[in-house]
Amino acid sequence: MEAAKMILLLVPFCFLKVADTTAINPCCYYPCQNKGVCVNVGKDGYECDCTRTGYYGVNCSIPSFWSSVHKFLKPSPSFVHHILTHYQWFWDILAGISFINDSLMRYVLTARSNLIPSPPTYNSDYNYLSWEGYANVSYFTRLLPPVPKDCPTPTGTQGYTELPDVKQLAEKFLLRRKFIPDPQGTNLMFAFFAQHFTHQFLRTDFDRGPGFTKALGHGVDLSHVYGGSLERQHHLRLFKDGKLKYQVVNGDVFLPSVTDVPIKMKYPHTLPEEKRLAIGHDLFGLIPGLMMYATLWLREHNRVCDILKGEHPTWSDEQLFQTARLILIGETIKIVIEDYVQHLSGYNFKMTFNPELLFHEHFQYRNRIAVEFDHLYHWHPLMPNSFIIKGQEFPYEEFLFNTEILLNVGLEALVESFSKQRAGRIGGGKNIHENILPVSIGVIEHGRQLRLQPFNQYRKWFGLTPYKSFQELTGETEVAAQLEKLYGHIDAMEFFPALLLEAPYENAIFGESMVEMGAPFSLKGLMGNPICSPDYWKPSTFGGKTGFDIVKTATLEKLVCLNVKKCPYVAFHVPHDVDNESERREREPSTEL
Ligand code: FL2
Repeated sequence: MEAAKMILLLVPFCFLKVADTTAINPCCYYPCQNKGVCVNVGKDGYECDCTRTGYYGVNCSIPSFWSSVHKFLKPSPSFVHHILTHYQWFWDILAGISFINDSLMRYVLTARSNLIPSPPTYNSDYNYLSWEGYANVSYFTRLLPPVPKDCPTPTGTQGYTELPDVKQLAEKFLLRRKFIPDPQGTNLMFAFFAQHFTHQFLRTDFDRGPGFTKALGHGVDLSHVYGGSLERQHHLRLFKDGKLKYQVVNGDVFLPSVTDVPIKMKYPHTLPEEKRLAIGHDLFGLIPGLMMYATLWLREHNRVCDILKGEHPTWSDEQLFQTARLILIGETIKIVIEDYVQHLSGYNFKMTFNPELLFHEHFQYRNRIAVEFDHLYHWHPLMPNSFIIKGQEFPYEEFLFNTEILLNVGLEALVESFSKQRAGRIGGGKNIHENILPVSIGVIEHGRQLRLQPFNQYRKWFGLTPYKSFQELTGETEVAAQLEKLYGHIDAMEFFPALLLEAPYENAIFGESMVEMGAPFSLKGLMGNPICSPDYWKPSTFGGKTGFDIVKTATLEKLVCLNVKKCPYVAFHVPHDVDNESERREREPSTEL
């Protein structure tokens, strides 16, 4: 103890000395380890606040006894990933023993969620805690504060004074040469689900700047279906039996047009009013895949309203609407965990959505979307080179803003086509179609404007060892050498490009960092929803047992098949018997041995 005190007393003097010769802000060195907080003290000094980090010492680098035990026993994420993605027989047995499976799921949820500060901490204008940062929900929050403005290099102290040219970076490392299919068999049904689902909470407010969001719900609120404001919602509602407005085309239910729902939607000027369809998110007219999901959820909402009305004939339009919305939020979370994340993770461990798992844990039922999550989720490599619908090929130019496709071929055919077309691999680089490369360029530019800390700082935050070299990051030598030349040092490597250029796991859609960083944000956002809290998670919230059961048994397949006349092939992966020779070989190389 005394020794520790002595060190603490000596610190300011040490730094006074350093300060004489260099005038660099000491926090630019990221001296505080293990989530210690760096605070500038005096003219050129600093202090690390190690409170509750489990570490002590000037730089929070000395583990307490229990921290060292924990560190010693913790298996590496890649090892855990290997176990989780192999030994199918083991996980199949485990899935049948519900109390063990539940305990594991509980552990996954708590271990991941605990990495996300809740209540949230910093944002892009506040690198210290503040009431404004807490209370102003127009900001995305941030896990790590911005790189101090007075640092010698854009990422702190490592690398060059200027970061590589963004366009060059994107064209050299991200631009697709030849389509690289996702080895997990991910299809466009998944890709469009990802896009549709995330656009409810990832909505950068470009007018205010890249640190701001238009999605003030900060989570799964289905604002992309119901609108982000009460005014928009009221336009979309029929005000009868809780339902949403719709139109019938060739005997099927579709989104209403803006002639019926006078709300702002973004369409090309050339598109006539009656062809402009209306939905909660103003940009969903952009892609038939988004329109498809919007239509599915519209039909589902009105279907649920019919069921609720049958059980509660006395309920007002308002109560039917509100209850149906909560049911759809529950269905979404269920589908995301048990179908979407289950597929994405490639785990043989069976994931379950059961809010009761957290009822005896310390868990905050709240969520704030982080700018890092927004950047991480730019999965444009998923998009193919063209879109094949009922055998007909649509290049981007004919696909985007084409509202005819859905109405002409119908929902079933679109679901089936998207379910059978392979998506691109997200990780590994060189897989973004040129038409959408500008979006990725934008993300990198925003990352710089926002002064995101370098990738290795995020690695540390998520309990991962920082990469020592570009070779270690990319798992090869050629791209690594080029990156090293451009960045100068691995500790200057940027957040978003690193996530896409990291070596993917074997036969997986992306690498370790995307999983380890994405999972905490994702699971916290899903389980932090108010419907998962003890006062909400009960039958009455969802209009009784029937509604509760709809939530508890929701699947992607039911979402589609209960809302179409003839059930198509529907999944988040391509069928195992696709008639594509090259794809079959890719998947089953061992059969030729
Ligand atoms: C990025 C990652 C995920 C979801 C969205 C964006 C993700 C979530 C959970 C998991 C893996 C993911 C798994 C289930 C996990 O938490 O590991 F890639 C235990």
